[in-house]
Amino acid sequence: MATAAAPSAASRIAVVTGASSGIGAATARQLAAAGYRVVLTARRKDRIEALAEEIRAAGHKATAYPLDVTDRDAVDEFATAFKTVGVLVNNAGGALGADPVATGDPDDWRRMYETNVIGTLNLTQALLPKLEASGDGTVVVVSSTAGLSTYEGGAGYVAAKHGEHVLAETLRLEIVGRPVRVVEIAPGMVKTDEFALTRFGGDRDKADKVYRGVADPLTADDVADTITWAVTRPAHVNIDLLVVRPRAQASNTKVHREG
Ligand code: 8X3
Repeated sequence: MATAAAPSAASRIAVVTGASSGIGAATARQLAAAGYRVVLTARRKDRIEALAEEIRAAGHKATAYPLDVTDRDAVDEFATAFKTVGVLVNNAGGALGADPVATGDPDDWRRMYETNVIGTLNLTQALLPKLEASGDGTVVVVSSTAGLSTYEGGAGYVAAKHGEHVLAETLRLEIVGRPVRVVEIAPGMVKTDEFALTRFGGDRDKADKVYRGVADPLTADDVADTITWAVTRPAHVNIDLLVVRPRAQASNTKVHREG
């Protein structure tokens, strides 16, 4: 059985985007506990600074760097802080709206493409030389089961997540032979503090309905666990695509609800 590989000296830094909450925050905690020096990025400075402090108080290494992944100049400036990076977790993104194609807001579609796809592109382009310089780099793309098949009312988000999926698949082809793995983690229904609330513009009732009657949606920690597992495999093992759903969800449109 393959055992978890401790990060080598050259690949010890792990950059996590969208680290202010949910899957990103859980991933930062777990990678730090696995021995990485985590660099937390997100727009909300207070949140990532508090989380970095919490991680340091637990005896691990963490720093916070406020960053908007859609701001390419800021991303390029951020990248200059590193000689090498071991792991980049592209987690920043999210959904806006659940309207049918006929009435969806083009601005929501644009913003979702910007944060999910261009944000991932920006960080990946800026840090790829540093990942390669580590001699053993890993790019993680946190996509979604929405990147693999569609559902009614999801087209804007689904289109953006398909974009991230294609970015990961194409990058893996293009850099084969270089010392960088490309891992895609595609979670299904994950109950986090903000995902559904953001999608529905702060409407708590609509957000709660997403999970109503579902016995155990995935948690941010469940997904962070799969990310941490994938990046701690031995360097020659590339987990191309890992789909993770709660047991109660058989597909994007088939969810078992009780009551
Ligand atoms: C989240 C999964 O089903 O809300 O990425 O699109 S879903």
